[in-house]
Order: sequence, then structure tokens, then C-alpha cells
Amino acid sequence: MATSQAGIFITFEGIEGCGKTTQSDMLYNYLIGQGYPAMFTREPGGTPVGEAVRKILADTKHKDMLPITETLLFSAARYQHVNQVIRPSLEEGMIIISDRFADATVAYQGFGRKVPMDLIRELNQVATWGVWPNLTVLLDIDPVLAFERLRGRLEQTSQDLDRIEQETVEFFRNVREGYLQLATDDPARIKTVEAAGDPDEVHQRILDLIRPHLRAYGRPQKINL
Ligand code: T5A
Repeated sequence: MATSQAGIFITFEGIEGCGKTTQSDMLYNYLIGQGYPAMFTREPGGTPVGEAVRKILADTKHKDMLPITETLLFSAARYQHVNQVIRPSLEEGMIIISDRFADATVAYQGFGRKVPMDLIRELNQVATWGVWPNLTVLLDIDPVLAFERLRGRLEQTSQDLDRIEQETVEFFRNVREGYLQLATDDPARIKTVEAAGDPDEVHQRILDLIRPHLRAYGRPQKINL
């Protein structure tokens, strides 16, 4: 990592409906409850520019968006996020939890949209500025179960599926394969967690992965922001 990092950078990945948002939130609350200086952020998003880009990417009006345009937009949002939020917060010693990061571009745009991997690697290098997570929790789930969860949420909130959520099950199978390949290629950083089951059980599995990082971090520190 190119930054003089004092904090910990944890990312959550997986296909839609795997429970990333639920589990990021549970981990954030756990860390805050234990007195750690934790923050939650997300991609695309995490900055005003990134949130504006997120709206464009989600908008079902943009069905004609080309795969490389999509890749560039995710990368642009990431560059802003790393430079405005992630890097400075890590230097201050924060524990950052991000709902998605650069692995998502490899899985979705690389394995899902078939954008050439060389281009994705190059863009990720620019966008991350060499800042990579200490730990990535990959919540693995069958796309059919994930879609049942999403349907449940849609019924509760009356929200529509966004542009990417409207993709086929086949697309999400490719994305899932991509994530599993990434975990095989980088087992020290990317830990696969079974996402089926009770949210509290999943949370416990994640805490088991986080504890060694917390031990290395030391006791909760007070950060002057
Ligand atoms: N994207 C993103 C790319 O294509 N490339 C990139 O580089 C990046 C960064 C936005 C989209 O952008 C794409 C991927 C996405 O399509 P997002 O905001 O992370 O990414 O959106 P989603 O993946 O769509 O996130 P969701 O909020 O839809 O899904 P989550 O976060 O996986 O799931 P969550 O926690 O919201 O849970 C979904 C439902 O399941 C229930 C929850 O209560 C909720 O109703 N649930 C469970 N039910 C039963 N058992 C459990 N254990 C459960 N956990 C959660």
C-alpha cells in the first residue's frame, strides 16, 4: 500500500442481495460499541461526486450505457473516494468499512460485462492510488437466494430494481464466479464467508476474521477529527 497507513481498511463484496449492507452495518455498530474509531462508506459513492455518479449508474434510463463507459464511471467515483476519504482517514488511524471497492470492478465489469482485464487492472491502479484493503469479506451466495432476498426488500420498500439489478441471473452467476476467482488468487486478503443463514451467525463468522486485525491495531484509540 502506498500510504503511511495507521488504520484498517475493510471491504465487503458479493453479488446484490448477499447482505453486504446489513453486515457492514452490524460490523460498524460492533466496532463503535467497542470504542474503535470506525467509519462506514460505500462505492459507488462516499463523496458528493461519487454519490452523483452513483445516481447516473443506477438510472434505468441509461440502458444504452457501454461497458467501458460504466467502468470509467465506477473508476472516477473511486478515485475521488480514495483521495477525499479513504486515504486521509487511514492516515488518521480510522477503521474504514466500505460496502464495495475495486474488486467489484473486476467481478462486475470484468467477469460480468467482459471488459478486458488489462484495462480494468490499469484503471484500478489509477483509481485506488495503490490503496488496497487489509481485509475483504466476500459474502458468497447463490444468485437465486440473493434474488429472493431482494424481492423481499422490494415488497417492503416499494423500490424498483436499479439498472444493474435488472441484469439476468446468468450475469450474476458470472460475477459470482469472478469473485470466487479473486478469492482463490488472493487468499490472504479476500476471505469468503457463507452468506446464507441468520444475520447474527454471519456476523459472528465475520468477527472471527476481523479479530486478528484488531489485535494488530491495538486498543481503541481516540482520534481528533
Ligand atoms: N458495481 C459497484 C459495479 O458494477 N462495479 C463497481 O465497481 C462497483 C463499486 C451498486 C451497484 O453497483 C455495482 C454493483 C451494484 O449493482 P450496491 O450499492 O452495493 O452496488 O448495491 P447492491 O449490491 O444492489 O446492494 P444491496 O443493498 O441491494 O444488497 P446487499 O447490500 O448485498 O444486501 P442487503 O444487506 O441490503 O440485504 C438485502 C435484503 O436481504 C435481507 C435484508 O434485510 C434485505 O432485505 N438480508 C437477509 N435475509 C436473510 N438472511 C440474511 N442473512 C440476510 N441478510 C440480509
